[in-house]
Amino acid sequence: MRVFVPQKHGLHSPKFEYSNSKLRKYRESPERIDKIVKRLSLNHRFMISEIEGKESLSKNGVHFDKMIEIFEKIKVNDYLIPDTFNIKRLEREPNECDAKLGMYLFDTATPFGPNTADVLRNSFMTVKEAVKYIKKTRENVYVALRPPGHHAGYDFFGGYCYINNAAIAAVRLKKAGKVAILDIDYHHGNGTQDIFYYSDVLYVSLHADPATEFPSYWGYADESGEGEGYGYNLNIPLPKGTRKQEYLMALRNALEIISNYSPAFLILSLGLDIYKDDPLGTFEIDRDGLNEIGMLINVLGVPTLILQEGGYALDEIGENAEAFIEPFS
Ligand code: Q9C
Ligand code: ZN
Repeated sequence: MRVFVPQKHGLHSPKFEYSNSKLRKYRESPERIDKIVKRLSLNHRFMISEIEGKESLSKNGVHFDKMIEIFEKIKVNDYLIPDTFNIKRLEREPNECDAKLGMYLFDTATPFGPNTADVLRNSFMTVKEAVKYIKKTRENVYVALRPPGHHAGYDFFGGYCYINNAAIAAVRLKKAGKVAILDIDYHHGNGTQDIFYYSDVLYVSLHADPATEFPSYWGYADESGEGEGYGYNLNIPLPKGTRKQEYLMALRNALEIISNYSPAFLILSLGLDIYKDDPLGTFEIDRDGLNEIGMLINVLGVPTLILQEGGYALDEIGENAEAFIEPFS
């Protein structure tokens, strides 16, 4: 199985984040992907391609151009976290860099650094290469990338995410056939939901109940899509501490919906933060469970583009990624 990796991801490495009112080490770190790649490179079933190229974000095809323009133009000499957030979505753009970021940012965990834009351009190129590959071969592919994307919406970013990799892939794959997105990150993919809320790209998400977990304001079961998109958004919130058996039951329901939709391609937002020892998660899913989840999804028999989202159990992330994606190889 082919694995694509953006070569420059390590240049985006914020030092700190606020979590439960405390300043702590940034969790969405370069080691996450380095560890995954190191582990996969020891397994002959995986063929790793590092992608060096960059592509201007203006070609992303899903986000509000004013937000993208800020990413493209901003010049900062350290990681910037704004202190003011444009919660009423007013349109006048301020002059200060941190206030510009605050126009579209919804949390404090998503700083913008000197190399962040370059990393995003490299990431965008990597997603495009993976899309090209799956379109041509109809083979499963895994993209070991960061920063993640599923919390980035049409005109907002946050949750460690800046641009929505899954949505960028979906709009491109759509030209070659019906696309479904399955999101199994521990957190609801509010960004992906937002981008496709009015369109018939099927979005199905299993995640921790937003009443108790990030992103807090999105991810309830009654969010079903609107207009053309009505019935094409399915949220399956699960209680804190959900165990493997209950998780697998919910997953089987999700897979039946996806199967009835008969997509030509499946995009899988893979969050390894569903793992039992993840510092941000509470689900009780062990490594065998991750392997079983991978097997069940693979049984759909739909060419699948797997995109890395969350997953913060650094000591185990390599083995966990391997256990999950092996059934697809
Ligand atoms: N007190 C992903 O897994 N901070 N993003 C949560 C909770 C942000 C998670 C703080 C968590 C973002 C891709
Ligand atoms: Zn997550």
